[in-house]
Amino acid sequence: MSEGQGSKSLGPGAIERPALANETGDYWGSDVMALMLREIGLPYVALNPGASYRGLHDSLVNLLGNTEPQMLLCLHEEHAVAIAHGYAKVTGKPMGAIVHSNVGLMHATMAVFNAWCDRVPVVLLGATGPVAADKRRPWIDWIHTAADQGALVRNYTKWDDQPNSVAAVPESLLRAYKMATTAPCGPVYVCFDAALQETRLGDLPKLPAAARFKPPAPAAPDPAALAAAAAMLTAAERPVILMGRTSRDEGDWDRRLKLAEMLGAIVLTDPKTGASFPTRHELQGPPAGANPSTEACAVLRDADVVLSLDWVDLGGALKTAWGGDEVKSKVLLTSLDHQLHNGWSMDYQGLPPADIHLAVAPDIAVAALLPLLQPRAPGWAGRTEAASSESAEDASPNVITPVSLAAGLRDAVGGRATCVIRTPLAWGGHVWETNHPLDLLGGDGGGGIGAGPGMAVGTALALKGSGRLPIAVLGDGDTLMGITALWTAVHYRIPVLIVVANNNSFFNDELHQDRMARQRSRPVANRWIGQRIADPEPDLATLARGQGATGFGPARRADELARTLRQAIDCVEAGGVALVDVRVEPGYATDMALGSHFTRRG
Ligand SMILES: Cc1ncc(C[n+]2csc(CCOP(=O)(O)OP(=O)(O)O)c2C)c(N)n1
Ligand SMILES: [Mg+2]
Repeated sequence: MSEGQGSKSLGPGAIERPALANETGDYWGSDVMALMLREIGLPYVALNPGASYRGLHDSLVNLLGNTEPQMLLCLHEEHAVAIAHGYAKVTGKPMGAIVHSNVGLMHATMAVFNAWCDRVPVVLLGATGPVAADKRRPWIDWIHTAADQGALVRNYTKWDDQPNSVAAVPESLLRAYKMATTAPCGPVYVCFDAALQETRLGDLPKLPAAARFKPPAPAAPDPAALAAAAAMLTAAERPVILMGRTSRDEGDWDRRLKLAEMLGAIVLTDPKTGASFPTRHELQGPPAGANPSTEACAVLRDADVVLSLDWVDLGGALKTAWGGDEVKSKVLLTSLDHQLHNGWSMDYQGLPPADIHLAVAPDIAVAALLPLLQPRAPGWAGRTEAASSESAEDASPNVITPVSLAAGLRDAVGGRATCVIRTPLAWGGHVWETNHPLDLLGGDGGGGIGAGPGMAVGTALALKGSGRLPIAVLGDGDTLMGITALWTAVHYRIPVLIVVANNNSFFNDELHQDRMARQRSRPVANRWIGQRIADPEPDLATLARGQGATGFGPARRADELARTLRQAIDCVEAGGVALVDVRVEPGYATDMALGSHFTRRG
């Protein structure tokens, strides 16, 4: 990456340095595991401890000195994986997460599912046993031993393993890393038998070098299919590009821009998958949203050629646009995603028609197509209005809406480079302007609420020292489920700004109850019951302070918001962790869940 993310040390005060024992010449099974974690290049392991991996824990501290990888202690396993998820979203590279036996893995599962759906690499490690029953301590070792622990996450990891000997460990970890980082990327899980970790080895076996087990070079498109794709695009009169799961690389960003400009194509972007195209570019089409908006559907219907760069749920988007009729546009699909699909999860989404499918990563396809295309007249793209900001709605200084929160945040950050993670459900397509692939990182992939704080910390970890200000804009429900992830950021001096769009509600679901009541002619006024987080209202700033972070707010008016955000940014720029509680009017700019426009409580 271009901005120096992913440094392997967190700097002074942030590493817990052990006193190292003298070299004894006496090695243990877990020493091989720890040395291989260093060899494959994991910079950090986020963890919550447990006896099942006390051997490995000892090796990481007392053999490796708690560096490369450095431990990041987390207060919940879900945070450990969410941190790794956020880190990978920025760097494209995995870090490790270690979770204790079956119970720790159970806590981690939602975050693993999120990482899986978001197609990010995570090397998840765990432990069980002793597998040999005769070695188990009474009671606790029995409840924390599972015959097939990997089964807990097998349906949403690319691979899992439980090496059955110390000699099998290096190969297992080399394969894990290779699989996690081969596109399409995803989490992998390796489980270490507690007894193997605690086996005395004496001498250290010779360990393999990771350099010979790297992931393969990315596949190139089939030449005939590529030529046909170029011909299809050249002949297109009304092309549309759907920017889906693209990379965070600046070169890829520039090539996508060039492609759109050469084709004069209208570009639709998806806030779920992060910044992929400049929001204010004249080719940017209307906001697409999670469920394609009416305007986006109209553009899709008009298109003669649709180029999908791994758009999440292309099948669903086309189906919505064509209202179930046969899709008349030609469809050019670039995606490797089919390689991950299994029968357990439907995260593969609707099956899209594809006249040509280039089975490569989307940015590889763009790079391969560019030399085969000629620049063309602007064509039909001039027809669409340039992307309009959604911040034009009523701006009362006495009330903060999710959209005016975005405007206030934009004013407060001024010209700073920022990186926004997650964003509240209330933000529609173009609420946050993007001009760089790191401006906006998108969502959690799996729709698992509670991931926000952990992902924010992982993102901030990856950005530490880059000069980019990490900002997470989270719902209050999301924040409350994951709030103790902040402790890890404070403890390891990871600066991050958390802005909570606090509507005192699991508001997305109030809208669902609203819809149900209307459909059934029942009292809509009851939609808040079982949804509103009030009486008492959790004090978010105090919850942040309780973990050593700086808590601000609640800010209820535009002037309070401006002042509070300025103070919070100063705090983060001085190395702090800041949370700002912003009371927002319940309402959505673009109702992503239900597909309608701005909805207010009332
Ligand atoms: C783990 C999990 N539990 C429940 C849900 C269902 N759900 C989707 S959005 C949402 C509300 C989230 O509340 P908040 O973060 O405050 O955002 P708001 O909708 O209020 O803007 C809930 C409960 C979910 N997606 N994931
Ligand atoms: Mg809420």
